[in-house]
Amino acid sequence: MALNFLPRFAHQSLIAAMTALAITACGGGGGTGNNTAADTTNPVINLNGATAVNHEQGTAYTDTLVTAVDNTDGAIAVTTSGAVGTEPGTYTLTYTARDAAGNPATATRTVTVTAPAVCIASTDDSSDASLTIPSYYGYTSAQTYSGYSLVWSDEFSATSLDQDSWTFETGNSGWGNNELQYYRPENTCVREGLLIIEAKEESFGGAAYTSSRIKTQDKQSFRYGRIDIRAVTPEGQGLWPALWMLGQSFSTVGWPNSGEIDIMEMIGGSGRENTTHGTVHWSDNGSHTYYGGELTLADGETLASVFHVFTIIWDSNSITWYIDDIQVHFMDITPASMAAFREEFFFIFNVAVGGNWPGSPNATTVFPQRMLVDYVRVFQKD
Ligand SMILES: [Ca+2]
Ligand SMILES: [Ca+2]
Repeated sequence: MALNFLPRFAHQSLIAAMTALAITACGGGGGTGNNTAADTTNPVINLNGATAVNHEQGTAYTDTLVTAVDNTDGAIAVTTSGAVGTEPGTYTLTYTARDAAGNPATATRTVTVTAPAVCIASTDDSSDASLTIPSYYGYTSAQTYSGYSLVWSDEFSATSLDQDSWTFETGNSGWGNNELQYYRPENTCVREGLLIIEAKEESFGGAAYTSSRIKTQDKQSFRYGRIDIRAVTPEGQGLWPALWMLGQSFSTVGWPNSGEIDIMEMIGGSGRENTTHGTVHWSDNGSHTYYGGELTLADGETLASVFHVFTIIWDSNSITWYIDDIQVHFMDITPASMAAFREEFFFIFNVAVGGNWPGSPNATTVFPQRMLVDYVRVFQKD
């Protein structure tokens, strides 16, 4: 059977070859039959966009429609090879087109995927443009607890701070601690599921540094419960991040009568980034009194190296502090002088620069610095 096909196949090829010869002869001899001339011209690829583009990580890349046109064949198909990955890097897309006569064309486009920049302030700080959100890992707390219900949380999954819950505090008053920063809204952003408070070395309003301080006063306040806050702190001499609370009575009775619960404070520099401090401040018959405890992490781990979960469990009798569910501190709040701790409290999150406790930044301090908060969750007993 196979033998029978060979002559027929050869015959068809011969006819095709003769036809091609005839067309060539006609075009070459007449000199006027352009559409029968040999096509020796390459197609032209049109990228319909730049040869190099930047794309922010986190969304799918959609390429511009690339087209090709040929002098003889008109619009012809374009084949694309290569792909744009999801990780930061430079990727090359290669486009090829070939006309009916076999003339090729090739073009390329490079797509550079960059991690999202964070907290680009309105003022000039060009270093911000290159900042990227690091891949932090670490401890994650339970979503639920037996006998408790979630009554409020902020997972920071929006694209800006939820001002139904939070208010910016602004200014450079020193905040009672001779702090050096000017607090501004511009130093806060919410992205990638994180609240980001950025401390910068930046002259503004008479201060040498800027940062942010936010509070839930008159918007979200709580009495008792389990509070979990997952965060990474900044680091370096003079940085003073804090996740804390004041009594809702603060605006009427002032501090320390209102009471203060410091869920986490860290002071940077001199290797102190491995220690979390939990403290309460109150007025004991008119005298400012405080009582705190601390826990220092082992094995070179710091509050700035990975996420940790800072917790208080608070009821009418006591407050207990934890880091990653390890107890840091315990406070009996039953004495009559501690009645402030049996009232509603609101949250304050801030990154101070300098001040009485940490001391000022020095030449070793790297700016900008950031505190990242993944979530704050308030659970109360059923
Ligand atoms: Ca052509
Ligand atoms: Ca989050």
